[in-house]
Amino acid sequence: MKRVITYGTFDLLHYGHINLLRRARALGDYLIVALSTDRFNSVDKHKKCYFSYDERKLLLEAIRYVDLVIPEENWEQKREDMHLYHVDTFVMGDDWTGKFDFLKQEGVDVVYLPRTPEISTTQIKQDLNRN
Ligand code: C2G
Repeated sequence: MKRVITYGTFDLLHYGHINLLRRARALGDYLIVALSTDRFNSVDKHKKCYFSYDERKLLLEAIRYVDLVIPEENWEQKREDMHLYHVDTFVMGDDWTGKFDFLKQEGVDVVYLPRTPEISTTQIKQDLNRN
């Protein structure tokens, strides 16, 4: 069984996220999503989320491509996660290209997938504020 992992906030879930999750899952047989906790988002990522961790987790668990959701609590946990969850492939959108290549040292493939253009949580919020 080929195990894939990806990380993110996934707030205001949209089709760009779904495109990423679908392609990540297609790289293996089992997809783990490490979901940024509320604390990690506010303290370290300086992101203000609309939905709480529990709400974002509920949404992700309803997606057919997602097999397991775990908490992402800090920037440093990835190395250990690769072994804890027996990961074969680490996937992120290409806005992160190169940032996680060090994980190859843990024996995993590192894949950056093209982002879905024109959609983002920031764009959604801006559009809603405009109307
Ligand atoms: N994404 C995408 N296309 C978009 C928007 C997002 O492919 N239009 C991808 C991002 O590249 C990322 C994933 O969807 O791989 C989740 O996006 P975010 O929730 O914005 O995640 P981010 O804040 O980048 O957190 O430790 C890694 C971080 O937790 C990543």
